[in-house]
Amino acid sequence: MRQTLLRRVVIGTAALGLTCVTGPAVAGTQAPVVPSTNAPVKVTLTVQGPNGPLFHGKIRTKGHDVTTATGGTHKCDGTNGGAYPTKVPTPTAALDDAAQRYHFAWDGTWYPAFDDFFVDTIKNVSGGASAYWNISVNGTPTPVGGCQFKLNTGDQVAFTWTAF
Ligand code: B12
Repeated sequence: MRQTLLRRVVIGTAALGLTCVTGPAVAGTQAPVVPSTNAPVKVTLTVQGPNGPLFHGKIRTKGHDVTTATGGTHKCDGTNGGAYPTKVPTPTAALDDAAQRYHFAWDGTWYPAFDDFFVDTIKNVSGGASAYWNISVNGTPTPVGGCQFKLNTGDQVAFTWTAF
């Protein structure tokens, strides 16, 4: 009797697809939702300038506050614009970590409307009037600014000087 009751509870729970994992619901899937964390990740960062690579290397990074000469100090940890509920590693934070570790400069303008930086110059190379620094992860341009996109270990992050 006790075993029958236990079996009913287990079957009922499985049939309803209930799990103990908390996090945002994902439509149409029963896969457990892995909560985002700001644990450091190791990514490959490439800065491709108009005349060739300006930086290429692995960098350990996590979401953090960033300071630029033009934009000032702001968060750059994926919570920008409410993209993620908790801090995560991001492309612009990775650029900033590489810049600090390897002693090169970058600058960005802060846009309150996007709660993000627009990356203007890297290693003193500017997009100017006819080009910009495109941000891509694993070969795909990010659909949002560089402080609103979550990086995972092994990602290929690229800032590419791109003519209009
Ligand atoms: C034109 C445009 C650009 C141009 C801007 C320069 C130019 N010569 O006009 C270029 C091609 C450089 C550009 C680049 C990018 N853009 Co853009 N862009 C636009 C667009 C189509 C219109 C902006 C505009 O002219 N507004 C009118 C003027 C009067 O207002 P403004 O505030 O002065 O506009 C400025 C800002 O929008 C700024 N800007 C443009 N893009 C971005 C992106 C970010 C993250 C920030 C902080 C600022 C910014 O440049 C504009 C001109 O100075 C918008 C879509 C839209 N409908 O708003 C997307 C848009 C703003 N861009 C977007 C994105 C994602 C990018 C990139 C991050 C793409 C990438 N993966 O590389 C990059 C920025 C990378 C970096 N260096 O930091 C997203 C931002 C979404 C978000 N929540 O972050 C938008 C909303 C498009 C979308 N996906 O829906 N962009």
